[in-house]
Amino acid sequence: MSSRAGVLLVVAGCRIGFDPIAVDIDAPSVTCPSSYTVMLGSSSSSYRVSSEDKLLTAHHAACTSDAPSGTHLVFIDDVMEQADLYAVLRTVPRVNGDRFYVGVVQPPGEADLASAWVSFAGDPVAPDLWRRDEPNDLDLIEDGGEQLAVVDVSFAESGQLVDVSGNASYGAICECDGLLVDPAVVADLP
Ligand SMILES: [Ca+2]
Ligand SMILES: [Ca+2]
Repeated sequence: MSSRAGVLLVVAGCRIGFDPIAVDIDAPSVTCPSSYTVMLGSSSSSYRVSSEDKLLTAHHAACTSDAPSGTHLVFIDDVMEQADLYAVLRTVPRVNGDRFYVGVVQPPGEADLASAWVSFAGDPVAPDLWRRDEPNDLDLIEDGGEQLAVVDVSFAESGQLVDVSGNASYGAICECDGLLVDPAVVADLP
């Protein structure tokens, strides 16, 4: 009985030795500003929600200047992160409406409503993040009228994305994850 206890102790010792190494490799440390207080179960990022209604370009500048690198308007990776964000956004104060800008853009000159949408890092936007019948460029004709996107929490069923023109001031969600904005993607924001 005492020898079995000894084996278990050795095994336990090995596990304690390996775990910190695995954490260092898989999750490079990112120091986030103290204002990034929102954490989600589906993501290792931290977030800052702004209820202050501003144009997207003003939110973009504020988010990216929060830290030397790795803060930006949120890149929503999947429906789980989107659902968790939606739950948070439903609880925060809102001044002018129910919309929050995210870091998503459709480049100018696209022929189709849903084509070429990317995050500000240049990654494709998952099609299932859009609300039903969106993106619609307002009138279902792709003519460059709506090239930016918001999460609209007025829809009870989801927080799915809606494409918008960028002419109106809304809140926004900033994300801290150590990822950088692609300057080419944001060079020509509407
Ligand atoms: Ca469009
Ligand atoms: Ca739209």
